[in-house]
Amino acid sequence: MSTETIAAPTTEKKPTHNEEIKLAIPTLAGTLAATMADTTVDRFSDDDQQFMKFHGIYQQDDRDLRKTGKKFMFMIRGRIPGGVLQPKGYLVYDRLATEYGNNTLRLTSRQSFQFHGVVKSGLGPLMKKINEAMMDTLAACGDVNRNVMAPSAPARDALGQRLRDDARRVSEALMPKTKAYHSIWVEGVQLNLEDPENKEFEDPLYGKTYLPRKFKTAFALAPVNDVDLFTNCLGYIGIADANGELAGYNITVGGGLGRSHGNTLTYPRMADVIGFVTPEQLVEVSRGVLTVHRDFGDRTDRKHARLKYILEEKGAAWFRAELESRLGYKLAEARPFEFTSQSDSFGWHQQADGNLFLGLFVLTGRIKDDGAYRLKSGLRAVVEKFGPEVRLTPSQNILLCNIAPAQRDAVTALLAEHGVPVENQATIIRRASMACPSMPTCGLGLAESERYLPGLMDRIEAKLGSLGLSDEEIVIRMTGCPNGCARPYMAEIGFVGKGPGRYQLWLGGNVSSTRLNRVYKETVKDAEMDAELGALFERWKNTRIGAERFGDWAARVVWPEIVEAPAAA
Ligand code: SRM
Ligand code: SF4
Repeated sequence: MSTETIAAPTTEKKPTHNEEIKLAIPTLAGTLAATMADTTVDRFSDDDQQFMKFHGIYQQDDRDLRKTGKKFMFMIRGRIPGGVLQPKGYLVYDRLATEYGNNTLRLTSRQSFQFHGVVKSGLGPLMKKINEAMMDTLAACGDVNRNVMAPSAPARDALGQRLRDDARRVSEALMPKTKAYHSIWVEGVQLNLEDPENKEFEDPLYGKTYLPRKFKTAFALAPVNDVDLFTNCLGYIGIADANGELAGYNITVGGGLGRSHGNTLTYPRMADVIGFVTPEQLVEVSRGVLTVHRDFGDRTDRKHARLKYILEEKGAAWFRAELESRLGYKLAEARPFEFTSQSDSFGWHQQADGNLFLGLFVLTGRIKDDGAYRLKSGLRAVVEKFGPEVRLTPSQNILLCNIAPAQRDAVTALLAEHGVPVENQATIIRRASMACPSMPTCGLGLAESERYLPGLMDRIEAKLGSLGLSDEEIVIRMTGCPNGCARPYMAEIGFVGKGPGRYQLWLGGNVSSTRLNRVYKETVKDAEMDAELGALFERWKNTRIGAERFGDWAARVVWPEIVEAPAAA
């Protein structure tokens, strides 16, 4: 009889493949440099595609062309803390989009830019030139802290600037320390993975396997919730003292929106407010929150790996105690605050310092030249001539800041030469809309989004106009799948793609972005959209109380009518 013991069957779940490859190559170098040097291939291996995300790069293919075979291309996302770009930096992004991308810049819902349509031969030069301009893309994606958001409106800039500085400080403090990024994209050489320093590399903050999943941080200044604070893993709400100086921050943890259709174990969740921290404590507290995710996040299931599930399952009190034990001190109690709005300012406005800023609406975040409307060229001309600071907003719009009052008319005229108006840029409802990219670049899209929303907005505007409701703002957001990239679950009306021409309809978010909406209809087809929305708008008009917003009306009147689907057996 064999003396070998037979291992008892184990129910313990295995770490995901992503965990294995991070552990095997903790520098995140993969074989990226070798593949870059091999001009005979137009794509990267599956494992390298995971490593590339940490470098801010996604391999994609043009989904419009799939019938004739896959055409590989790359999406590159910048790391732009607080969405602030100096004029030189903006011009670099603008030029690279033309030289190596599809001649458009895609403003993201986290105050960054994405290049789309970059082919492999252009990837190396693009990455090198971004870095040569003292900017980078490291940690724009991957299982790390992503682009840190901060308020963009310059109207109350003394405090706003303080928050943007703190956002940058936290972004730097949470950066991974691998040398692979610099070696591959700046020096153009493979990191020697046999060198013990690289082989045994362990990031001082993230360790060998980084986080179980992405991690998102934002700063907000009440009463404006432009960054959608409660959707972030880690949030800071700036609190002013009696003199209007920054006293510190209320801290929020455990927000996140991603879910999957038909999987009730995945859901959007709003963050909990767990205490108050001083500006001096900011970095150590951020590191503390991040390491709780690092140590307690689920590494066996990427759909269950976000920090929000730890909060939901262990509770805010547990989290606070765990964080306090890491910090070695107790958090102070949260201070009162109130969010009342979220929207951007469009047109000309005065800054706190007497200069002006110009808010420009960017339809679905796409900066491009489109017929007579030459937004990309117009912006380039203004930035070249007047050198404004450029701020990207969390609603995919752009602010040109620090413009002297004497330059106002010249800027307006230069934009007009490019077909870009500064007044009446779009209807009130369109200005409050957002869509994710989806087709043709996003590999996860189930339905159109960026290319579908503008046409749907025409139909919505027509319906509201016929009801005499053209002056009403409704926050409308669309995504091509349930991952939630344009934050549809916080909108007054959210459309979430289910399949070609089919959307789940969510209703009842609010203007301060402090309430999740709810599923109203599982599927609405394109052909049913007008009737479905028209009926809702008519009911709203007839039964709203006073100036009640659509989202508040939906939460009051429609929510009680929603019958939850019975849980699957
Ligand atoms: Fe996102 C994945 C685009 C903000 C949740 N997101 C993707 C990818 C990279 C698709 C992929 O994995 O292959 C999309 C690239 C599309 C393309 O062709 O460009 C993509 N996400 C975007 C952007 C560009 C949408 C936009 O309209 O601007 C935003 C880039 C932000 C940035 O600059 O960093 C973007 N993504 C968001 C947000 C909103 C936010 O962070 O404020 C969310 C919801 C909040 C959250 O994270 O919970 C979001 N993206 C996701 C998810 C679901 C994550 C989850 O927890 O389940 C995925 C899928 C994944 O990670 O597996 C995803
Ligand atoms: Fe792609 Fe879905 Fe994100 Fe839209 S929401 S960009 S379809 S992952």
